[in-house]
Amino acid sequence: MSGRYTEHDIEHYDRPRRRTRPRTKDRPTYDDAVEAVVVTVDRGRFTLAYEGRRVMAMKSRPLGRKGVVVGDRVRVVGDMSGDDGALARIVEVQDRTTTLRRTADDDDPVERVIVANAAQLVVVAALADPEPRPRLIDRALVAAYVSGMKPILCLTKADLADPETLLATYRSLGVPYVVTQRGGDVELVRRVLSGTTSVLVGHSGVGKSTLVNALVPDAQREVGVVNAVTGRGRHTSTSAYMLALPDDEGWIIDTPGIRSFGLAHVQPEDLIGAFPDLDEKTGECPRGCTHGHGEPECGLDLAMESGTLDPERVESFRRLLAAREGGGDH
Ligand SMILES: Nc1nc2c(ncn2[C@@H]2O[C@H](COP(=O)(O)OP(=O)(O)O)[C@@H](O)[C@H]2O)c(=O)[nH]1
Ligand SMILES: [Mg+2]
Ligand SMILES: [Zn+2]
Repeated sequence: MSGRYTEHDIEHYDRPRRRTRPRTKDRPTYDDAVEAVVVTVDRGRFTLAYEGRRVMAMKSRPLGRKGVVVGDRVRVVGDMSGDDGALARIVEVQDRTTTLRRTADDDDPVERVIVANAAQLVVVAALADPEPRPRLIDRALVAAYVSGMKPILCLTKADLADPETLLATYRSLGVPYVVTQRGGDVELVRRVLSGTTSVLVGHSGVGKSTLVNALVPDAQREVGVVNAVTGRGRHTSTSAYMLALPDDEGWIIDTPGIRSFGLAHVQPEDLIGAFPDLDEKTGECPRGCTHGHGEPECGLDLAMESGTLDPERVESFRRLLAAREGGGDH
């Protein structure tokens, strides 16, 4: 037997074999479930990482319409052999520590979670070819701050343009950064990613897959060509994909060119919470103060006037706050 999946297997696993607890009438306990991580999703089929191998799985019926995304930690029953044709079943999704969402679009009114449980959000931007888009970077940073991911700025293609202007924009926010270039050493990037799970985001063509290939020798992520006329990358990857870094150093998630971050649910207090030094100046703000430009008697303005806050830092925070609104990531 190749361990091929059949209807019979489903029936079988719906009823736990050992019953150590009294039988619950309508909910199996899945005592024999194991834990795995979702590495990619393709048309309703999930690839899981389990004990160093790849296992295909589908959602079990009790999960219903609940989404399962890359990075999700799941409990699984069934054939975990990873053999050709083997298919396991996801019976539970663990609570997520962080989520990355993309915006609703015209034919889909719901903001979708696209990656779960990443601890770091690496915002990848090319210094040229394609030109950096500060507004997209700002929105990615907001997504990181409000979800509790640590943001990291990764500026690629330093062989084509100088990073200083762009770095100056983000210095007062204190965003950690790395700069890479063609043929350069990725050791610094490796160090920044070490020991945790990071998701790479950025417009297509900025060099995300190139970076993944440099970090994970057998990754074989497809690398695209930037169109000479439009300066845009061809969309080479269609789904997020999680890979283990060598030597158990953590995980990296490559994503297709994300153009829009779901920020509709973001409130001002969600964002300022990520900046404790600013937050502590807002205790006396009028009720409902967003701490944005032009708010009367905002504590941030008072603190700047009395010289206890750096105006550039406040300005950068307010730029992020304004970036929440109006979409317009392109
Ligand atoms: N000049 C230069 N080109 C790069 C660099 N990194 C990537 N590229 C090129 O940029 C194009 C898009 O790269 P890719 O990794 O597919 O970008 P992705 O869409 O973000 O995954 C490819 O032609 C790469 O060879 C770099 O540091 N310098
Ligand atoms: Mg790519
Ligand atoms: Zn305020």
